[in-house]
Amino acid sequence: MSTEGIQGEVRDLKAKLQNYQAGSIEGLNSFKDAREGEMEGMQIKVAVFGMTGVGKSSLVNTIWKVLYGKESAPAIEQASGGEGTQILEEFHSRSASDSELGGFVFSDTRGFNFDFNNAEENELFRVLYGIESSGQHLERGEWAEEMAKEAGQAAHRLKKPPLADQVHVALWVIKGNDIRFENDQYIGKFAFVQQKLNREGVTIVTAVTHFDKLKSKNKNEVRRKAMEVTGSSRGNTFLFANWLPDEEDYDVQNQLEVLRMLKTALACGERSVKSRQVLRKLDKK
Ligand SMILES: Nc1nc2c(ncn2[C@@H]2O[C@H](COP(=O)(O)OP(=O)(O)O)[C@@H](O)[C@H]2O)c(=O)[nH]1
Ligand SMILES: [Mg+2]
Repeated sequence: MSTEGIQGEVRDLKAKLQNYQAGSIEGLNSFKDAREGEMEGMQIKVAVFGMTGVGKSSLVNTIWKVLYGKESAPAIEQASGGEGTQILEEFHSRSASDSELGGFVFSDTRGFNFDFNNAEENELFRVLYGIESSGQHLERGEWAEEMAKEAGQAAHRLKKPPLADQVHVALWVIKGNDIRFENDQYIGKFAFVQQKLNREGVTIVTAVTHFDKLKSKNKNEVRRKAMEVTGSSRGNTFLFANWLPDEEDYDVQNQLEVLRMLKTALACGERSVKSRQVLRKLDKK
């Protein structure tokens, strides 16, 4: 694509996504099984998953900076080697007017260790069902084990909140130059999460960060591997470098990839809402 072509698409996507309203990609009148007024208050919930240090918080900041300007970076990035985000934080998109809610919310989770004991499994479901509220600590101590024991093997049957509060799409972040990723060790561990998310009707969109650290000959190989790990299709897999705090500018190719990823994630979220509305209706019958 020509530079003008890229810039034009970036402009269009930005305009569309800055004041995004839930349902606007699929078309509001296609949500035939929505309850009266349900779509007006709907926000597409995007949960950001991935190991500690892969660039989850940086990714949230990158999206906000691209959409709302480079002074807008809501998430706290960790210094290298740190403990990682301890709290589940939510970031709400903006809307055209103060009287409306923005159309999407990002939940920046603490990194999973992929060491799926009961507590971590339970935590995954609490995040997915929106039971874990913003600002709450994600505990992994005895208390979490206790919670998990109570839920027993039926963690997936924890009482579910309304559809609007559940996670609608997962953004799985992988560090492109991560040695664990390169070593194929990821795959087996990831299968568990993939299966759980699939069962909940949550599509996984894959974000490969640290694109700037990859040798150009490896890029296709990294994409292929990422798709193998997360099960995302090619169209749902994105590679880019995050917009880091010490960088004045952010090149247009990265902007385009990030905006396409956001639009794809929101479209997947909308379809998940729609299909769960259909299921809800069938359940009633
Ligand atoms: N070179 C490079 N560094 C990155 C990229 N994304 C994140 N980082 C750095 O990686 C470290 C961890 O990032 P952070 O967003 O806090 O990871 P999180 O633990 O997954 O939230 C920070 O020092 C970031 O500046 C990227 O795409 N390229
Ligand atoms: Mg973080």
